[in-house]
Amino acid sequence: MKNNQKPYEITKKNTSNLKDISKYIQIYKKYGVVVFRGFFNGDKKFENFYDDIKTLAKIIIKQNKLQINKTLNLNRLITEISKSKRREIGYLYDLGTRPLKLLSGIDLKTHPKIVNIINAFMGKKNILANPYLGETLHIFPPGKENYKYNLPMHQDYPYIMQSPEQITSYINLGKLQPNGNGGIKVWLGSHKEGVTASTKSDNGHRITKNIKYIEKKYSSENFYFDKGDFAIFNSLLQHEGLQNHSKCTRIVQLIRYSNILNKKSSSYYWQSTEGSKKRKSIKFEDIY
Ligand SMILES: O=C(O)CCC(=O)C(=O)O
Repeated sequence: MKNNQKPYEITKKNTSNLKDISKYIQIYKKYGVVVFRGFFNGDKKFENFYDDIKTLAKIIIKQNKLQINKTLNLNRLITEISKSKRREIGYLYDLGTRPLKLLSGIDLKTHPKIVNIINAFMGKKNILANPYLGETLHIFPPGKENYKYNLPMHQDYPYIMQSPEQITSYINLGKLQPNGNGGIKVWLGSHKEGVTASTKSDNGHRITKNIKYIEKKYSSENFYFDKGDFAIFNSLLQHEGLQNHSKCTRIVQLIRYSNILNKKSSSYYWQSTEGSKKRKSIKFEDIY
């Protein structure tokens, strides 16, 4: 699955050497994506976030008296919990989603290591902002019945708005699994098309209108991720979710950053999309 010769895939050995940032800027401009393998290995802020989610998963186990070995890694813990307590995993998802609520996650969002790269990749003078729908703690369980949650070919910006000059940072938490627990397929360089037309599928997913054109013009790459791997991609890059063919859940935190000095962004006063929440939210009266 790995080929270290690919220019947009930075090996563990080179990841810590961010002196090469100007080289990475060129790669990002050309391909719209850079993957840093092992970027967060040994990183305290990353570990704090990971440990918080693991602690919360253990609370779900305890509160529901589940018979699950708590020494399992995070993907396996979540996989086991999901078998009987899927709704509770939804509450974990909420803590990392619209907006990210864990302080350890917010700490990760403002991590100098990440913000430095975002600043460098944005290029010129910028004011950075996080769009309203920009944060998602994706949890993709195994099983064919869950393939419907994989997003078809799309760009992120039309979902989220705020600025077409936007970067998605993709922080992988779970361990890579033997049969591939999913990931993303990207069309390299396709961000250069700018904003493209899309339609909506029956389940509300956006889908690029001219898929055939993108497939013909750009070559694609499938990325699978291990714990601590980090990907950065342009919000205009055409991409889709890869199915999870393993027996284990995939878990990844997405955080987006916009440059709101962008002219288009200013023309509509930097507004983000604000989606509605389907799940009924808790009320004081429900508990007391
Ligand atoms: O399956 C994934 O990790 C990709 C998710 C995605 O494309 C998105 O959230 O925009």
